[in-house]
Amino acid sequence: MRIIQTIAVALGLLGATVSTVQANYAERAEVKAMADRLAAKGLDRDDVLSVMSQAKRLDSVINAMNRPAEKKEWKDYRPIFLKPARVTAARRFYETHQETLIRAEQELGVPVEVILAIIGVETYYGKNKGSFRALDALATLGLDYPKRAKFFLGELESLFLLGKEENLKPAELKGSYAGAMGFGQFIPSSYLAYAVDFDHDGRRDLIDNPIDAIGSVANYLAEHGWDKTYGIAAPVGNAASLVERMESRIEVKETGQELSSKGVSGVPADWASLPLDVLGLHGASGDEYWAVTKNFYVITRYNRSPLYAMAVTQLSEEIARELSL
Ligand SMILES: [Ca+2]
Repeated sequence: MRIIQTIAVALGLLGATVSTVQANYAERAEVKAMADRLAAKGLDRDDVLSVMSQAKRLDSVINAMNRPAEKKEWKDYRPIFLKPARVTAARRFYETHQETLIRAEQELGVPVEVILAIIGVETYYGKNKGSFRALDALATLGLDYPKRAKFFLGELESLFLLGKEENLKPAELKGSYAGAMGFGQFIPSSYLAYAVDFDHDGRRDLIDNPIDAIGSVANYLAEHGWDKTYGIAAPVGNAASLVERMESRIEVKETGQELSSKGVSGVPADWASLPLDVLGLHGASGDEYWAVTKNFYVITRYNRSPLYAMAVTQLSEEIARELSL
């Protein structure tokens, strides 16, 4: 093994090994301070440090953070998510979980097709829940990614709190490169705050239990202000002058009536008194303009990108057509 390694070093073949550095995170002052805070909340300080000593720094996580898909234009982003195969997968998931999805809509006021679109975009209905250890991903970003260190160190702390609250082992949880876990890709703080035990078995399991995951996605949107009395987005005309930057939600906060009086066409009549924003996109057939409601904003609480929110919106519409909802 030693010889092979030496040859590999000489040939520069150790990329994979080098990118997974044993980082001694337990020695870092930020981690000791975190362990103190967790100890004050009832966790065992030595256990926390022991788990942190197993955390690895992953360069692949940092590289992934530096090239998010949301930097794309809409015409290139849309085809990633709006595929017939994803709508077919939505149908299969619906057929298995119809009762739960309908109960979530009835109890939490979020349409079945929107819940389905989120889970479809996030993980292809549980197929791609992520293969990074959440511990490694969050430690890497919280301790070796200065741009977002504060946020991700907070998520790392939440991961330990989640372990205590839901009796999960932080070192065993898998997720995305940003530490998002389960069918709906909840980061630890969202898991703690918004997950619900939707099958009432005494546990909130978003990783292996699709029933809890469905209820929790709906609850997340409901808690952020979803309003079932109106839709999400409508295509409008003559709105270019309102949009300074494409691929960006412009907060005009004007009512539908005010937009119409400025000459914007196509604003739905029943949105006359709703505060709306405007979104400009580089579409496959040219520039597109959309009036968007607060529900669009609520989807961006899940992921800040307006392209993400529009992909969820349009996928939900295709799913609703497919399922005749
Ligand atoms: Ca449960």
